[in-house]
Amino acid sequence: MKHYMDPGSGSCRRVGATAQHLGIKPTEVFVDLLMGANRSPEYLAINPNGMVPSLVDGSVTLWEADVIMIHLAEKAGATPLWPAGAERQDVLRWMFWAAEHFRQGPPMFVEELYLKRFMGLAPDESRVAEGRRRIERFAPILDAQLGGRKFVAGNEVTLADFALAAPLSHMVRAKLPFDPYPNIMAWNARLHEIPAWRDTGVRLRARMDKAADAAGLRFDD
Ligand SMILES: N[C@@H](CCC(=O)N[C@@H](CS)C(=O)NCC(=O)O)C(=O)O
Repeated sequence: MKHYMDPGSGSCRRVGATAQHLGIKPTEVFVDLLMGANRSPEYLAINPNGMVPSLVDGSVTLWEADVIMIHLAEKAGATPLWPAGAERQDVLRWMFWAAEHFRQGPPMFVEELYLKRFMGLAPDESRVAEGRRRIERFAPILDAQLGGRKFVAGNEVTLADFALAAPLSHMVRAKLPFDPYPNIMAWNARLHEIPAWRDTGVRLRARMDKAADAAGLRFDD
């Protein structure tokens, strides 16, 4: 099984964390996003979107992190990460909501205020404003859901938590405006107690630190 990935990507993080949590060890193939390796003809033949992650498992080629996470969970057999029945519907509800709504705002901050620094470009403030508008619309819904719950679908971590937390991976450097949402902040911190989430976060940070060093960039954190 091959996981095409860049460890600096939040979307790859949710696949990597799912695999690690389930004890599955795909062979990782590094697709260097900062060098444009995702645009090579070889990679576009695997994922025509030119995005990571992708997974090749025998004759099955998958792209879209959520479906890769589900593929891994189903391979592992029964797991609280991917519960059955009505609980699964709840997990899916939050995964769809993450894709349709919650994950739209944070990448605008990540691209404009963080990744553009690697390219020496100024942020487009209109995109930052749009990202803020989307976060302010949808974060209160997640914050309310997390009040009194350890994880988004109950007391066990599920794929929905990884799907929702991934876009917060560059929280500090991208200046993501989540301070007004205490339940989200506490849940995000709690997720770091899960080894697979913590380890993939450490890797993400190390990958970005190395890229920052190479680009001569300094960050305050
Ligand atoms: N909907 C995709 C999104 C994946 C995605 O946004 N990947 C980013 C990295 S986090 C990427 O490959 N960006 C490169 C590009 O857009 O050119 C998924 O869930 O897998």
